[in-house]
Amino acid sequence: MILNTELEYKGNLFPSKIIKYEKNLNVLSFTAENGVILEITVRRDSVLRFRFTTTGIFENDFSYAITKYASRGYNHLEVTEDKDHYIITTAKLICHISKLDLRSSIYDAVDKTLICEDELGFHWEESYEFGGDVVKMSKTAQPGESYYGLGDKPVDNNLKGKRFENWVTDSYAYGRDTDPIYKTIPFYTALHNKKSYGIFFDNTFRSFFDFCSERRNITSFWAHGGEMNYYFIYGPEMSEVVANYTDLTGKPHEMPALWVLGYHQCKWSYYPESNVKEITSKFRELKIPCDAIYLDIDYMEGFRCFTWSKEYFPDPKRMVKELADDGFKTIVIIDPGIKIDMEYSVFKEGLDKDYFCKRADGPYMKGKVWPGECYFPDFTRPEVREWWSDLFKELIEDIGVKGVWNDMNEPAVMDVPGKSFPDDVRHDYEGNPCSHRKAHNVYGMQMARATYQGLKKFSYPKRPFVITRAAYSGTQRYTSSWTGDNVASWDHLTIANLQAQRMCMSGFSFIGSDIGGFAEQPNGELYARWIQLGIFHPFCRTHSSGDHGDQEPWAFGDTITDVVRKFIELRYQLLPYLYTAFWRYADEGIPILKSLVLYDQEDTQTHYRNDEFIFGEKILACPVTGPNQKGRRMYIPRGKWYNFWTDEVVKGGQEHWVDADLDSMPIFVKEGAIIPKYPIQQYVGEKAINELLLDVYYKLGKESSMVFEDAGDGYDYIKGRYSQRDFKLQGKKDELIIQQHKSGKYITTYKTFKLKLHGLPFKISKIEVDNVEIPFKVLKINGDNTLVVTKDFTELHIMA
Ligand code: MIG
Repeated sequence: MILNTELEYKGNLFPSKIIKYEKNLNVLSFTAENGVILEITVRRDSVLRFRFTTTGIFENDFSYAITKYASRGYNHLEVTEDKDHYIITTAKLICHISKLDLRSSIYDAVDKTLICEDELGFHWEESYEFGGDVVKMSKTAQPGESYYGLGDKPVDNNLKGKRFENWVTDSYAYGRDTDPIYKTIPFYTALHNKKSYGIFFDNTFRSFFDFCSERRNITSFWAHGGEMNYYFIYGPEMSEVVANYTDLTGKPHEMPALWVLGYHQCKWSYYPESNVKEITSKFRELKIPCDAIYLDIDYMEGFRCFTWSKEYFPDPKRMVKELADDGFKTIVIIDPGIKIDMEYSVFKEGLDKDYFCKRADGPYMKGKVWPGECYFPDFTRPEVREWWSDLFKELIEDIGVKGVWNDMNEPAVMDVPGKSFPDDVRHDYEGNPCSHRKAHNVYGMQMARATYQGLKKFSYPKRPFVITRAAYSGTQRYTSSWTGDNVASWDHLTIANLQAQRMCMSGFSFIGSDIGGFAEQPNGELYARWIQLGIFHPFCRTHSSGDHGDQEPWAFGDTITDVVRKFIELRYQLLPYLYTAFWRYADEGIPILKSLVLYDQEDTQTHYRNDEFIFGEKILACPVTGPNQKGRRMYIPRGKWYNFWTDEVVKGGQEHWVDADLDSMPIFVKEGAIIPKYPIQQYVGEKAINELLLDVYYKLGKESSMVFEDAGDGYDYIKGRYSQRDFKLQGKKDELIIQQHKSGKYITTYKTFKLKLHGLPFKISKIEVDNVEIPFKVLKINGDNTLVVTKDFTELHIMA
């Protein structure tokens, strides 16, 4: 927290004693003698907002991060006082505010244990250079406390002992510990004494977090401007903390179309048209499933957004249609920089309408990017976003492009220090004019939002698909994202794993890495191992910078092609399982990937685990992250797990050696799970789904599973046209019972389930479906314990 060592002590200012307290429904305000006001808003029993001003007046209350759909309301709120404190009690929390200095201590309302307490608490330093304050907060770390989250930081899961900076940055070939990189998600979860809480510091200025790095027992965060404005979010389950943060900053506004969860192929760049077709045909020829093909910047005319190179793509509409006929969705890149060119209509229009960012004294913000000198739309202005969204009409509605990829939106500027706009650039910020110091971290988010609005408008009645590189908290409402320009190295495979887990823990589950690495070239082994990890990431795309060798699934010889095909096929088989996990994310804010600590926080062994993660609810995966390995040691969480490949049951709560030669990887299924699978398709929709395969993993005891399906695109599911199946499995020594409860109005195309029973400890002698015994012949039961039953059953008894 030392900004300037000389000023460390003489610079810091603190609130003084409380002289006034007011309560206005759920907003409590405490005024200190020296003009500091602390305003606490009780948003939910477990969510308190803390907001401080040092001037006696609050700025206009506006946040890009907080969604208007966030839940509000509490069961209980009471404010009392004792000699030294005001005491705020909700159904979940008790918060003490010191009358002396506004410091807070927060306790669990049920068992009264201390959750989080201020050390110095709120303090600040006046900023001579820019005016306003550098706002600071410090809290005492509790014994054994660990920290997680913060978005895309390329570091081990547990953040303890480290310091971070948040300033959205184009970080070509970043490495382990590079900081900051592309995203700013100033939210962390903390865990101690089996209880978890989170802090979301909703301040868009350059901010910092220190987790017991500067001082061993202190956790602090501060920003170079704006307000001390943070949300305290209580669990005690870490998954609840993350779900509550996601509720606050928003869940995706709609499900992705099912094809979006397929495999995507990208490179900088596939051109001309014949090259694109060569690639797509090769996928079909080699029977490697793929749903999307990307056009990087070279598809444009001189890198002018919303244009097409006549030479390389003479008839984009025809090409896009032909690709679509073969099951390929075309995705194109769009950058924020608009080429300064009076002959270019987008530039002319932006100029005429005064939509470009300007410097403090009036000149336009001019910066060099791919097209040469450019101006940049001010996406923090609603009219500009509206204009931008309309620019997509032709691309989407007429040409038939199915997704847009926003790059360089940090915003990145070439050949200048800081690689971005200077601080003095002005922004509208939704009618709260400010400098780039405040708008920088949300610029990319607002560009992605404007793009999303366009795609949503012109893709209707289909769902939009957007990808962004830069993001601030809340960006997950509009778009997916990738982890930027990584490198083809084994360490980067590990980093991709960490970043995807961390993003999921930070409310942003729709994430993936450039499979194989963007910079430099992977060998076949690394590529195969990366595909194995990548099929478990919500966004699954191979991408490379293209200035080295090829990076398609077949670029490394037949052995590797076969491994890659096998895993992409597995991705397609697991689509209904992934779609269900996505539904739980979009509906309830539950992360699609769960780091082991989030999965089982009570097991202290999980607090420092990095490689293993839970995909959805029931599958445990762990990539092999080094060369020449025939397997690896990994930690299996508590409970019993089936080896996915062998059905061998292992006991968790300890490390195991797991065999995994190059054509395999460690995957386990939780006992009692029911995993839905589709047949292998070359692209989503290639085949009608005539039967849903359910892999049933026997357990002595109970377990529940869910399968969510809908039309796979469109908005009918929002009106109730979805199919949700809740399964309850109960295994006994001589019987397996599966109950099904179906909700939603969508009628799936298939009529039957094919059940595959794993680990059944007895030989089946009788089967009853809804209390009626069914002959084996009808069930098509055979030696491998598969049987076919109607999808409409409510209770199935499989008996010895
Ligand atoms: O300065 O559009 O991260 O995915 O292929 C490089 C070219 C610009 C950076 C992106 C990368 C993309 C590349 N872009």
